[in-house]
Amino acid sequence: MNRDDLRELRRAYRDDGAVHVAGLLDPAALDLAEAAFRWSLANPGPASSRPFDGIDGSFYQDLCNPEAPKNTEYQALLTGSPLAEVVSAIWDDPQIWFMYEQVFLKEGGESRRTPWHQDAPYLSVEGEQLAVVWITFDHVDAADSLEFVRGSHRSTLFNTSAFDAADETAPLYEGLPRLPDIEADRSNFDIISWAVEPGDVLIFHPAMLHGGAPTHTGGRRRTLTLRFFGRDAVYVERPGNGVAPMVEGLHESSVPGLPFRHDAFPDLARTGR
Ligand SMILES: O=C(O)CCC(=O)C(=O)O
Repeated sequence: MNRDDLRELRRAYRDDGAVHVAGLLDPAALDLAEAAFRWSLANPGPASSRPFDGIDGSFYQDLCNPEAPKNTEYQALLTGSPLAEVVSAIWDDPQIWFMYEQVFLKEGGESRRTPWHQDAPYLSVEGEQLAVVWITFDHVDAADSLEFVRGSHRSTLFNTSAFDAADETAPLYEGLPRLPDIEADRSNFDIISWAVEPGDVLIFHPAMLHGGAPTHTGGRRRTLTLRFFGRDAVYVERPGNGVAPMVEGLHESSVPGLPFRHDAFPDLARTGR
C-alpha cells in the first residue's frame, strides 16, 4: 500500500468509521481465514446461537469462543496474514491485541437482516484503537453486504439490539437510548456499503451503526469477523458487564478508565511480526 492510500485509509477510518480494503488477503491468507471459520463452525462455543429460529433460511452465529485464541487455526491466521499489520497501520501504532472472533452463517431460503446495531454498547472496552475486521468467503453485492451509517462511531452510543425478530430496535439493557429504526427511515441516514469479493476485508470501529443484509434463496454468506484493540483501549463498565469479550477474570482484574489488558488476549505486536 502506498503512502497516499494509507493516508486516505486513516482519514476514512477516523472520519467515516469503516473502510473497504480490496484484495488484502491473497489465496494463502484467505485459506487461513477459511480454516479458522471452519474450526468455529465445527466447535460451537458457549455463545453460539440461531437468533432467528423459525425463519425460512438459516442464520447461525457464534462469538468469543474461549478456545479460539488458543487454537492453531486462529493462531496461524493472526500471525500469518496481514490483518493485524493493516489495522495497526491504520491506527499508526505497532501495539495491537486480538480480542475475540465472531462468525455468521446465512444460507438456505430468505434469511434475515442482521439488525442495525452498534457493538460498542456490549463491549467492556472503549477507545479510538478498536477495530472489527469483516471477512466474507462469498461474493456479496453492495446491496447484500454489511451496511454502515457513516460517522456514527462519533455520535450517540445507543442501546444495542436484542435481535428480537418482532422489533429489531428492542434494547438489550436498561439505560442507553433506544436504537433508531434505520430500516424504516433509510433515506434519513448516510448509509454506506461495498460489494465485497473473497480476499477483500471491511474494517470498522465497533461503535459504528451497522447491519447486514439477508441472503436470498439459493444464496449463502459465510463471514468471519476478528476484533482487535490497541494501546488507547480502556476498560469500561457496561450493563451486565457487557456480553463480550467473555474472558474469565477480566472484570475482576480491570478498573474503569484504566488500560484494557488481559493475558487471554494475544499480543500480536510481540509475537506476530
Ligand atoms: O455480517 C453480518 O451480517 C453482521 C456483522 C456484524 O454485526 C458484526 O460483525 O458485528
